[in-house]
Amino acid sequence: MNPKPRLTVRGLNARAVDVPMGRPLMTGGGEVGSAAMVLVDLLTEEGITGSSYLFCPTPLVLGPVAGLLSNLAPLIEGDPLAPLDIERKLQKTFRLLGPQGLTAMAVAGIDMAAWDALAKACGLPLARMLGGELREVPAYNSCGLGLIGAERAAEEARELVAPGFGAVKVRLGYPEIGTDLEVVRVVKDAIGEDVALMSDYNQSLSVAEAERRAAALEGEGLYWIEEPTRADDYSGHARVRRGARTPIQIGENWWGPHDMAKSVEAGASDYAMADAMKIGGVSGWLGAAALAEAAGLPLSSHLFPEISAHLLAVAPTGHWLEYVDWANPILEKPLKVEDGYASVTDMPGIGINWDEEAVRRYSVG
Ligand code: SMN
Ligand code: MG
Repeated sequence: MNPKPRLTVRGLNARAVDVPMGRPLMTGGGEVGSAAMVLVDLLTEEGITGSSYLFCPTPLVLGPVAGLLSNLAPLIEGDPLAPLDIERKLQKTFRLLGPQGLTAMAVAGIDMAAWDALAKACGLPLARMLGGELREVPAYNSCGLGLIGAERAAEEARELVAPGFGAVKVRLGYPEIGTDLEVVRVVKDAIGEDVALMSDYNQSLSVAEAERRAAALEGEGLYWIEEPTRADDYSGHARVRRGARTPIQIGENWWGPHDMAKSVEAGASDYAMADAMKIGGVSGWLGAAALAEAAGLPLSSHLFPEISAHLLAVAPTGHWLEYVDWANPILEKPLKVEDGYASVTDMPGIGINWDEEAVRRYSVG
């Protein structure tokens, strides 16, 4: 036996890019007009580089997130590349400030890059290094169907299922409840009975209005209703859930497994969906996956399809992968999705390598 050498952190690069999106997404919680991302490269003394990206729903925070990451670099330089230890150290650094927001994003970026480097050092795809197998993960197409009105929604729904997806997600939260119903009906009609239709309110309703709309949508065959009311209102979601026949889905705004534990305790949702960044990277996801199993909650992913494919492959209650193609323009090998299934890459690590020319083209700051 010749154990692999331990890796040591040498440094960290953070670069901001703002990538145009094929279909800018209007949601009930605001517009995502471009894919603003901070690319993280964690360098090791041994020459292996771990990579990850952070998604910023607004480009306004690109500079601060990249700056924060650079400020954190000296704290971990010279440390052994042990993702759980690095995560604990950085959590401690921010104890007095608080564990949410930009600080959590930066810590998660380092965490994901550290796991990527570790998996590369082992010569294994992340899913295999975490003890799982390479498998195909069911994915729904989330690359569109913002608040674009009934007419355009029907057309776009057809485009989204065309590559073979078995599920798509529509954004709701129009001023009138009647428009929500009309959009759901035309989209259902366009995709047919065999394609599942998820829906997302992006926190736009009061609890009372959410109860009203969930009741109105009852017979429409929606697969889930996501974030009908404010994301951190767990008791409000529990109230909506009690009166709804359609499963309630929340979780993309849980900042770490601690938030998830409170949500589970409140009985806020039927399903869970973790965002690889907000939940705390790979380390946070493992905690979330364990909580989901204990609570019997099917666990889906939010954005970050490349790393989420690995993470869902090892989640005991793995459910749906949210597919978005927003990082594709800067990746050498975008995630492969065929007939509605994402294949976990057999490349070592997460499988993300930057297309450096594209990174230069979209670089900001
Ligand atoms: C969403 C959230 C943040 C950015 C883009 C899209 C949306 C989703 O809530 O679940 O896809
Ligand atoms: Mg959502």
